Amino acid sequence: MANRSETLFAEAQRHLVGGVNSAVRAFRSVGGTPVFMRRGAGAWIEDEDGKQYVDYVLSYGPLAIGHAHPEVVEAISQTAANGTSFGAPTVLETELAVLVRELMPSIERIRMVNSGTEACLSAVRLARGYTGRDRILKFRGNYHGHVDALLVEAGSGVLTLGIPGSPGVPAAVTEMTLTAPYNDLEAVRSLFADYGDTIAAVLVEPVSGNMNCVPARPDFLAGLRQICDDSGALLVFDEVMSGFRAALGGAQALYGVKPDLTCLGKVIGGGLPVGALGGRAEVMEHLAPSGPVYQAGTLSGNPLAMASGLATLRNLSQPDVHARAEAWTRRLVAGLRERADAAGVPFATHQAGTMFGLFFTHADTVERFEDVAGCDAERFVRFFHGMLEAGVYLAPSAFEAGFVSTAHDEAALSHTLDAAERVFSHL
Ligand code: KE4
Repeated sequence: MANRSETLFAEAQRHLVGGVNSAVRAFRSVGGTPVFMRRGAGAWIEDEDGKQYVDYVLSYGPLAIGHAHPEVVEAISQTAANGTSFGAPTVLETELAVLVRELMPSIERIRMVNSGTEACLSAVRLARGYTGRDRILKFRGNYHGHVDALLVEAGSGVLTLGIPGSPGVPAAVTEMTLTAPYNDLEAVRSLFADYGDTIAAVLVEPVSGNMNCVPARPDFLAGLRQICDDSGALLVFDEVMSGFRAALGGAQALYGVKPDLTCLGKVIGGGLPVGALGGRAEVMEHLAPSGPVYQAGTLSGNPLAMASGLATLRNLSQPDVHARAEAWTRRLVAGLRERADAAGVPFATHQAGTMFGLFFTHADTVERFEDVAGCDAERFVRFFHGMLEAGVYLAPSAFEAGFVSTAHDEAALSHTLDAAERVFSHL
């Protein structure tokens, strides 16, 4: 008998492209039917058949304090009772801006938008407008949303679909985009030797989350900072995923490297649509209406999204809250590695704060996209489905990171590790 998700997916595909509103949710790289979820509570999520899972997707990052946190639900409900959007300034936007700036001091001015994609495309336009240069340098396996200029050997959904770049992106756009291997400063130096004074910005995920989770090497970000200082290019950290996860202050706090611009998203909306672009006032003030670089959005700074983001970050930034979730993540990753070793499964892990990566590989290091692509994808698929069956919800792609919330507790940990022990034993 078909389960509810199979029935619902068949219907969805009659109306929604691929039955989904975002490609990675379609389970194309792992096979099987996407699980339709109907509610979440803390670390747990429930499908349309009432089956419960410990959730490590957390909407691909936003739910840093877990599903349906009472403080978030209350904030959204109270705000909605006063109206959902005005197209006029509200104090909530300033309040969230102040809190983000406290957590990320490199941000002197900020612009709220509605998605990480919008934050990254605005960053590219601003960097080009500010520097008067056209080229952007990005890294193989990094994904910055479905921005034409950045869909060149991107990570995440594009990788999963096996389409390097994408149809519909004119060559004229991508010829202005240079790509280098992640964690490879020499490759960056040689591109700057050839194109240096035409490069507007280096755009990097300071902790990559779109070729699974691959942190930058300690010297990599500091090296990019120096190269940008020497050349007049801007250093842009795409912290849409690593923000408030790699550390409470993002990867820039973890590594102690100050970008010129930061792209944010996910956590700052607490599950509602928010992105943001922030950075040095001298650069940011080039954005309209202060400067000539146009940028706008009907629902940018939307009160409900601001309220949800404020409740999330106010909770997360209380003393020790993020630190405890980071310690829990360390226990999860260590527990998984122990069980994989005990079962003789070649397995590597990465962790940065409350995000983590799992790799089925004999390799000692996983530092760049090519290392991830060389992992055992078939084994990942078997692991994914075994864990799904056991009530553990991981991202349906070997190129996605895992996420932990402050709601992940002892019960969630033992449920996950017990499941992993069983799945590893016959992987
Ligand atoms: P959105 O437009 O999806 O809000 O953000 C784009 C984006 C930008 N930068 C980074 C570092 C990101 O990780 C993302 C989006 N991440 C994917 C997960 N790998 C979102 C999930 C999806 O596409 O459905």
